[in-house]
Amino acid sequence: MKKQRFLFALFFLLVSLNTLAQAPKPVGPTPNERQIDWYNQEIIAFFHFGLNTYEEFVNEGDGRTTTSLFNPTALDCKQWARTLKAAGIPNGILTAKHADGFCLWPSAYTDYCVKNSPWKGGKGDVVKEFADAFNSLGVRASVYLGPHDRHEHLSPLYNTTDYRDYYAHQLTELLSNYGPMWETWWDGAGADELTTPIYTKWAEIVRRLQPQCVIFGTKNSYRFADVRWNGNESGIAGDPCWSTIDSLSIRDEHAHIKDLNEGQLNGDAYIPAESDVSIRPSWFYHSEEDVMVKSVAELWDIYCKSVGRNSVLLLNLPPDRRGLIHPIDSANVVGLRKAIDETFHTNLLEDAKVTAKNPRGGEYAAANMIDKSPDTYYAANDNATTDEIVFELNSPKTFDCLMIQEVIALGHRTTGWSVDYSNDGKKWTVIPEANNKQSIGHKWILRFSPVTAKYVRLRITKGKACPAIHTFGVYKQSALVSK
Ligand code: IPT
Repeated sequence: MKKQRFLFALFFLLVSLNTLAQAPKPVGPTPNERQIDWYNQEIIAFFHFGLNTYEEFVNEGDGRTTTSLFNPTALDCKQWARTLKAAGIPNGILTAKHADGFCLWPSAYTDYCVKNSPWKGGKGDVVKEFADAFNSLGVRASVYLGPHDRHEHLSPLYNTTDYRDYYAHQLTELLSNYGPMWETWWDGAGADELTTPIYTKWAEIVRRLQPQCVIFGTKNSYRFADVRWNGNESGIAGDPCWSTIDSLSIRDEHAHIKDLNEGQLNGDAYIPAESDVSIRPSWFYHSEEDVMVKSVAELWDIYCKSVGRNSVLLLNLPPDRRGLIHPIDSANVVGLRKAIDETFHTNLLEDAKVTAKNPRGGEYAAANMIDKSPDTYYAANDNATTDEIVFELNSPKTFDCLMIQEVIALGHRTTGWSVDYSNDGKKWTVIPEANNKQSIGHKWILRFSPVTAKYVRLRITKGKACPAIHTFGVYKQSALVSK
């Protein structure tokens, strides 16, 4: 009788220890709240719009072009916002001032702006129309205020101290008068003379006026950067792509393009990669490129190599001379959304029986990887940096794509993984494209020739700490993009 009571007590103790399993401890640098929120947006739109739109073959004006060229005939920022909503893009960044220095809002600090354009008799304000339209339709507004300014440079009196203050005033205007701004962009192009002390002053303004605003930083502004450049303008992140990087690599971008692209596993700073690319060859709209808009299949490839490589895609949709997103651009970006939604609608593992080799127990069950919940995840026990998770299906399924997500708040944990399939649960074949992968992070997507299998196995082969996997799934790519 005594023994029985003891066994009961032991049983309840073990059960409660199990359900009370502690969450894994974070490892290495971890994201701040802004960065987690930024990752969850996945795709952000870029709007390059300004004087360059009205010049032939110009994408970086020299600052001498007359302001009288700027005259959109049908500007409708609600049309931009509706396009983003249809494409499932939650945020857009407007070039309020690009390298030519022309300002899309009536700045009190320069004449080189919409005030001196024929548009709306000089009474217009593109930033206001943009921010109001986006806020009213529930899309986030963000702003690019180019650090490099060719128009200001034309003055014989130009010096960086005065320019620092000029830019600070403009940044204050943009971040004070137009409601919430979610990202600001410090383009490194042409900006080498702008030193870290200058950015220190500007960063203080961003953090004070809009604490939720993500800073895209480069070169001398890396110290304030929430996100980094990915090292190219093709929208292609590295493989691997770590969110961490040695912060010095960002300062010296020329010598470290590969590091920007791939990140560095043991980097000292958490500064994930943003992948910028234009839907057209140029950043600004030029009608001759109407026949060169990236197709849905090309955009899908970019999505899989940016969002699907632990990055965020910053996709440029340049408004045309009317001030509208061109119908081809919007059709293709909406097509991309359809391809994404169709592909990831059904995780073919969703009814699988899941078993893990090194479970943590408690609420960290292996089945959490297929439960679609944003709040649950699988974790192994603290002694395990490797694992094997087997998904057993009721019947064989055919798939040509997989997606995996780590719990980013806990840092980069897994550093080696492979995926195999089997039809008897004994003899396994590795998927060649999923062999010896390294980073996971927010999301990793792989595509391969169709495989039909009853069993799928995720092998975690290497790690800094026990795996914490949020989602694992296999999918059939949408007919819109599969060959
Ligand atoms: C490049 C800058 O050097 C880099 O800092 C970043 O701002 C990037 O642009 C954004 O695309 S310059 C470009 C001509 C490669």
